[in-house]
Amino acid sequence: MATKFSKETYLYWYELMQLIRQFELKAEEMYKMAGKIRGFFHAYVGQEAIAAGCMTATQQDDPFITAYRDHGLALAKGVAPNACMAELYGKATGCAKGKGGSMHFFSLEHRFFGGHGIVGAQIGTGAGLAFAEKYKGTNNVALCFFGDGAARQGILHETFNLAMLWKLPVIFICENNNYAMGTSVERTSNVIDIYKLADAYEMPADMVDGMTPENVHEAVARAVKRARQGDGPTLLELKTYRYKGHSISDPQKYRSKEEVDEYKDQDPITKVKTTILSNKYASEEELNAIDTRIGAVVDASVKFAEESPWPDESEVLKDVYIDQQYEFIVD
Ligand SMILES: Cc1ncc(C[n+]2csc(CCOP(=O)(O)OP(=O)(O)O)c2C)c(N)n1
Ligand SMILES: [Mg+2]
Repeated sequence: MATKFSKETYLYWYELMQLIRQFELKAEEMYKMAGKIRGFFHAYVGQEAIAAGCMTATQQDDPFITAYRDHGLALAKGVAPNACMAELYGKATGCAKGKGGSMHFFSLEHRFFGGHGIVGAQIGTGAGLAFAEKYKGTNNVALCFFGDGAARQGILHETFNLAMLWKLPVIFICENNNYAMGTSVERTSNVIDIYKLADAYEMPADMVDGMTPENVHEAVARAVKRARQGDGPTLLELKTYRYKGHSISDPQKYRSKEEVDEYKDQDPITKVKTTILSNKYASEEELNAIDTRIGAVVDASVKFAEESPWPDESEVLKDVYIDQQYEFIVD
């Protein structure tokens, strides 16, 4: 059966999703078993198809911004695994110079604007990124990711209002993994279809299965097209699931093992692997070789992080506050 997407696309998706998963599983091991990583740590495991589909539907210059569950999207944007692992370790070679940790990955060079710990805050900032692109006259589209819990924050409404009024080139991507910490979507609102929140602002919206990169790509590509031609924002609700707890210290009393297993049965990496094998895009041996190569990249990132220096004491107040006057040009 012919596929809608090319062999190269499937292999890219497979490799990226494997990188994200192996990176996080290794990082979790270094956190729990080796005690090398401290502080908050929110895994993206299970949600990788969203990063994969968003990457093939956008261009490198399109800025991304997300919440604290940020390792996967940073890796997808091309932030080096070494710089990501070193950031988790708090080392000077990390992508935020070791000052941000898990929740604050950042890379201007890769157009990855964080990594934000205040739930929902990046919804406003994401629209700000889109405003900057429009103001500067680029054709870039900002992708602004947030969770189902963040969708209940008031900032969403003010942002949606202005984003529609000004037809900003932004795609609001709600990664609905059904839980905000231990609170299910059903317990947060009468409106459980989050994409419907766009209706009040006449914003186009869509809800798709976020466990397949194909669906994610198609929905994002439609929204990107609209934004690039000046038609403004879109809200996408992508239904997904996190296999791990909210953070590393979550006893997960709010859900059953059966529920988690049900989602693991639709694992995006396994599904893409099956498509690749059944279409003979690669053999089992070739995919195993990719897995081994990624394993080596991840192991090397651990070695890099361990051998990297701690930030110098003199750095402690740098990059925290910019004491600079900005000039705004008002027409
Ligand atoms: C303004 C604010 N309120 C509460 C918190 C505490 N908190 C951290 S994560 C979280 C849940 C957010 O869930 P969701 O938006 O669904 O994202 P997910 O963790 O599922 O990716 C909460 C309430 C916070 N960090 N910021
Ligand atoms: Mg959630």
